[in-house]
Amino acid sequence: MAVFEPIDEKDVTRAIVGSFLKQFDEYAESDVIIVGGGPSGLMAGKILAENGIKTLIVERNNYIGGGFWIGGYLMNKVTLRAPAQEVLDELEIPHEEAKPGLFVADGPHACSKLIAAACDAGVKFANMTIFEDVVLREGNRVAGVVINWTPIASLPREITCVDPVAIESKMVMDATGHDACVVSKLEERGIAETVGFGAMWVERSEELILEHTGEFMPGLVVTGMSVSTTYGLPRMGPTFGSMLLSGKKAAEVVISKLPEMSAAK
Ligand code: 48F
Repeated sequence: MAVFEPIDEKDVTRAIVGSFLKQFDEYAESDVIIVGGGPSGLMAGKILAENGIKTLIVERNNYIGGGFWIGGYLMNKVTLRAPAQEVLDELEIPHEEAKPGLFVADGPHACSKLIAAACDAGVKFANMTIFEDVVLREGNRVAGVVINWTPIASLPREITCVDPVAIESKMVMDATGHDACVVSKLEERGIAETVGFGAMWVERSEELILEHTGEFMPGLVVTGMSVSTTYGLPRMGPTFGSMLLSGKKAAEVVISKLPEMSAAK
């Protein structure tokens, strides 16, 4: 029978606190903060971290993966249209061809492999952390995010009133899905406008999302379904190819813009 090391409760607590604070301290100044840990944010984070870019994903839930665990209608199969199955091959996610050009994979398998790939690449996560606001500099350059613990943000103010904290980065990515939380916050401030995502049209939506993925304002890149909400593009339901490819494109845009953004004061 295994005999465990004699470790007591305070050691366990100190291990957690020490490791958490070290990471929080380090990532209070990140290269890139991605808001939202769904398929587009994870894909972008994976590529950025692979390129040696210090990347933090801020996620309001205790789990990462967003809508990628489940396909449509509570059925845990996800679909991808060619050529996006290349990403499934890359990540070694088993899949079947349902009809020529349409691929099906198990949501839990696809999602967990993508999360693992992002972790392996070096992405760090602040989960149970909700995006509240942006940090803005001259010329409306987005230079970080204001965050709070998710439970605090969801309690009534008469029970708790806790100020958020801010973390800085050279660039921010809105990967919050249909809500486009970062762009919507800028809209609330009269700096930007969102159109709201359009009705379903699978044939058109995926190319349009890819086309519009990119820099929305200085320091802010939009990816995934937040692109659709920002620009009024059709939704596409439980097909995920453009989420993964949009994440890839968003990462490429960030890589090309980072030197300019790093020089900005
Ligand atoms: O919704 P989500 O999976 O976004 P995505 O990467 O992919 C969209 C598809 O899942 C699907 C679709 C097309 O296939 O229609 O919906 O664009 O993941 C968004 C993540 O952002 C988190 C949210 O919990 C989810 O995990 N999120 C949203 N708002 C906030 C946030 C916020 N204010 N702060 C932190 N995280």
